[in-house]
Amino acid sequence: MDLTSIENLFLAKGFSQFGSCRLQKSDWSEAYDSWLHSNYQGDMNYMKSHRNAKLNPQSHWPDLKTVLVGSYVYVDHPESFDEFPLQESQIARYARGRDYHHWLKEKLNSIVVELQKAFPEEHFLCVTDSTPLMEREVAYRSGIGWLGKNTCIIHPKQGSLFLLGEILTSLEVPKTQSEPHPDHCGTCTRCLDVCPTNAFVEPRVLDASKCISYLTIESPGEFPEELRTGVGKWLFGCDLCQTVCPWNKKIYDLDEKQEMNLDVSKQEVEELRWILESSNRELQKSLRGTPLMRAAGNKLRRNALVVIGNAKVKSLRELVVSYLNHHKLGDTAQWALKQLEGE
Ligand code: B12
Ligand code: SF4
Ligand code: SF4
Repeated sequence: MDLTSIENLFLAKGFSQFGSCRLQKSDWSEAYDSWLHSNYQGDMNYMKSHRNAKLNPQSHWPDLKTVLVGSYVYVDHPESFDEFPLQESQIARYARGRDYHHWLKEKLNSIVVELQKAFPEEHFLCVTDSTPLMEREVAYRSGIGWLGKNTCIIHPKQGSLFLLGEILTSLEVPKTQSEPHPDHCGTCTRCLDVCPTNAFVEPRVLDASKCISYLTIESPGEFPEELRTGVGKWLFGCDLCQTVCPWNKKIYDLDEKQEMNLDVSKQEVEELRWILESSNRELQKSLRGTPLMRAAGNKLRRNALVVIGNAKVKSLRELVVSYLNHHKLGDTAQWALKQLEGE
């Protein structure tokens, strides 16, 4: 099986791009260390504990030599389903359906089944997101795209609204024909300018602790007060710095104004009510198998309170009041109430 046949396995599973590169020491280690040194990881402690494996992967997997990289577009969610409980809430596109940690991994696993048949002696390891690997760097090196000023990998014809998945292998394959893409950001600064919480320190450097995606998905506690207004109506994740990107707008019909608008539909109000009235068990039962499972409990209630405050959903005032003495969310409820009362 040659490289083109391997590429065809990826394309047949719905990946839009394929590339490969050697598994080698990171070229981005200086930037990574300086990022950690500035504590831009917030409470994501695994960014520190994963450091050595990420920067020197062969110390972690001595027998693995090659990375096979695929990108998977999610603008129309590849695994959406009708029973998804939050139909109108503002949720990052990648999260509006089944969790890619499951469906993308399944696709990679099914490719490995074929590869293993062709190369029974070799080892394969499927990776997406949670394994310590500099995924954007390997995608860049294998020609999937350039590193945008918003830190996302962008392909000139595919934009950046795709996920990355890799197969690490002991197999040695020649490097993909394509060289890394040149930087096509030019003088544009739209992503840096739009970010509602000013999370970019400079182009290609994100203070993750200020990013709405971090706040609404990863952060365990209440948001710093000065960032709450910026969260707007984002209930889980954020797409704004990609929605405004001309390389995505060129391909998809995207509207950042809609993502910044604070109007709420009746259905959205009912969804916010559902979040605040449901038990942990009910939330987990309904959100199981979706990325929102990560927040199904006080994180999602915290996010809902912030959305209610920002969108001034007065019809949910009594529910907000019922959280004023909550052991973890009291401060956020107090803040939301103030927004509702127009203070
Ligand atoms: C931690 C993490 C986050 C954090 C931090 C994001 C970040 N930008 O670092 C948070 C929670 C905020 C986050 C948010 C999102 N994430 Co995320 N995340 C990750 C994760 C697990 C690790 C990334 C990481 O190591 N960050 C640390 C920083 C320091 O590394 P970096 O982004 O690679 O940045 C380096 C370069 O900027 C480099 N650099 C290189 N050249 C140069 C040149 C100059 C001049 C400078 C200054 C720097 C520089 O310096 C940095 C240090 O290495 C990866 C999966 C993985 N294992 O890689 C997914 C991943 C990066 N996320 C992904 C996605 C989809 C998202 C979201 C779009 C989800 C959403 N809609 O809410 C947002 C996008 C926000 C954004 N603008 O980045 C995708 C990216 C796909 C793509 N097309 O690029 C990944 C690859 C997951 C996947 N398998 O698909 N994420
Ligand atoms: S995802 Fe949202 S909050 Fe995070 S950097 Fe992009 S625009 Fe800013
Ligand atoms: S919005 Fe502009 S600067 Fe930002 S990633 Fe896209 S092209 Fe680059």
